[in-house]
Amino acid sequence: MSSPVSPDQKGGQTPKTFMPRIFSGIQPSGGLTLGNYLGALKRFVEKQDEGIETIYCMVDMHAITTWQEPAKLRQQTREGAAAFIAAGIDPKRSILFNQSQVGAHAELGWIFNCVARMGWMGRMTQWKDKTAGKNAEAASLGLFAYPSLMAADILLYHATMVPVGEDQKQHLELTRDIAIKFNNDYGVDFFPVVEPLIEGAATRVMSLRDGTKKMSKSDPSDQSRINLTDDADTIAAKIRKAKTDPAPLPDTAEGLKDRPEARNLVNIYAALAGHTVDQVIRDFAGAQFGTFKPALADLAVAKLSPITSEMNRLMADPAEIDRILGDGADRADAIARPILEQVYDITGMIRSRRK
Ligand code: AQP
Repeated sequence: MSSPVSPDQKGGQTPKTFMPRIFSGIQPSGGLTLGNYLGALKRFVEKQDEGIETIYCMVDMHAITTWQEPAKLRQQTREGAAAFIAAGIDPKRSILFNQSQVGAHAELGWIFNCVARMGWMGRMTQWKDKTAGKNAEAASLGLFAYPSLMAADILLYHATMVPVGEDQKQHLELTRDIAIKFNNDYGVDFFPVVEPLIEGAATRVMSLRDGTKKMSKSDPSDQSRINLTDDADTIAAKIRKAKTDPAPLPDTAEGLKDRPEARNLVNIYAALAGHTVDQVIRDFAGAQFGTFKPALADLAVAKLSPITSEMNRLMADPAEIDRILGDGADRADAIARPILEQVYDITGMIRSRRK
């Protein structure tokens, strides 16, 4: 079968090149954390400001792979959107929407469920982590298929780059595998092979209670994370109580190697300050945590407080947030629908209702 020509493809020759386009998303499965901010949001804003076409999504359909109380899900989706805007996403320059408003995500997700293999999903560490110590038989089918819907989110826009934290690397490799298998199965050169953008000093922010565990919005302990809605006193108290070891900070970054909690706090400082870890170590070599933690708390409050107050301001007008999400969904749909229609053609589905 010959390759369909996508309006998003330049040239029309093989191998095709795709226009640079960024897609990424965040689950409204809780309030956003410092990990989401440093690993994702802050970098989403940098990419927008580089002038690349950027599409960002509150992935509410991913969120319901684990139980979400409906009123809370609505609140968290709006709060997430407010966090994007407060952090610097301009909904005129970027497309900002919630996933369930663009039905093409679910439609392509189903097709990818038929492309991806059970074995691929079973090997995903996030699936293993989220079912560890629990009865995996009782987990939702959606949680198992999560990476296939994530591949659809990205490939639906022929996105070429996906800024994410380190924890999403394996899911992006699977997105590449799905794109390659689809292209091979149908003899087309239709989906791009996407590039993960995992950059910066805090691609994996760890729990404040356990430096070996990722900071996560669904961690049962609120003390493990800094929420973007925390006020200054709460941020300072959480940092003061963060687990550390008794030694002072080392003279070199190498000295942080076997000290996960110390390394985490230094990485957070570096990412918030926009410095390298080496710079931070130079500034605080030999310092006790009694000195370092207040400096980190001051920095965190200085960087996060303006975002929190802007989020609060935006949250006072939920109808305006819904309007922004609706507008973003219309613009997202206008890109996604023609691509999905080509997928239906490629897979042999009759589309006689099409106008
Ligand atoms: N701790 C983290 N450090 C760096 N980046 C992180 N991200 C999440 N946690 C960290 C990045 O944030 C983006 C959105 O993630 P998500 O909300 O879609 O899902 P997640 O990775 O599963 O995040 P959580 O907080 O752990 O959510 P729950 O608890 O609901 O599973 C991604 O780019 C992610 O890499």
